[in-house]
Amino acid sequence: MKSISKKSRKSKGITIIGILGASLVIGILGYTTINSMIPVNSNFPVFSAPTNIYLKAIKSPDRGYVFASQSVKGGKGVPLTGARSPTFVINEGNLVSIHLISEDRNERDNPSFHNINIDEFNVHSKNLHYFESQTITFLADKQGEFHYYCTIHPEMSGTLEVQ
Ligand SMILES: [Cu+2]
Repeated sequence: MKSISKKSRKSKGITIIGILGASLVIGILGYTTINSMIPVNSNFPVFSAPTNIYLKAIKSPDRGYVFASQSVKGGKGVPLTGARSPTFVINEGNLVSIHLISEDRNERDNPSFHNINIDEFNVHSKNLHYFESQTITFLADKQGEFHYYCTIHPEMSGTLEVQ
């Protein structure tokens, strides 16, 4: 008898821990979701589907360090030759998510990092090591031509056109 009641108490305890754990996970997920909907240049979440820009930082044999478009379909790589920081055209008022991954393999004695910045929209990524990635979401709330660039390699620079 005693052992049965002990068992049931134990399982109740486990259930409570399970419920607490699940609500904690849901809470964190919810917080992260809301947080990721707050553009870096706004204090409020924006509930709309972002326009995605996929970029990778690579070392091109003939052009040195560049940003290149990530191929999103099929995983076929963009050819390195001739690859250069592309121009993106987006509409004013759009929510934009920039996904940057560093695909620049570091030499052992010369580790390299890349970042992406668009000053006018408060976009500043951290320095990304080989195969690290970061997504930054901002609101394209003004028209014009803006430069995106890497602070470590001034030659890594492209244009974002908001129309
Ligand atoms: Cu760089």
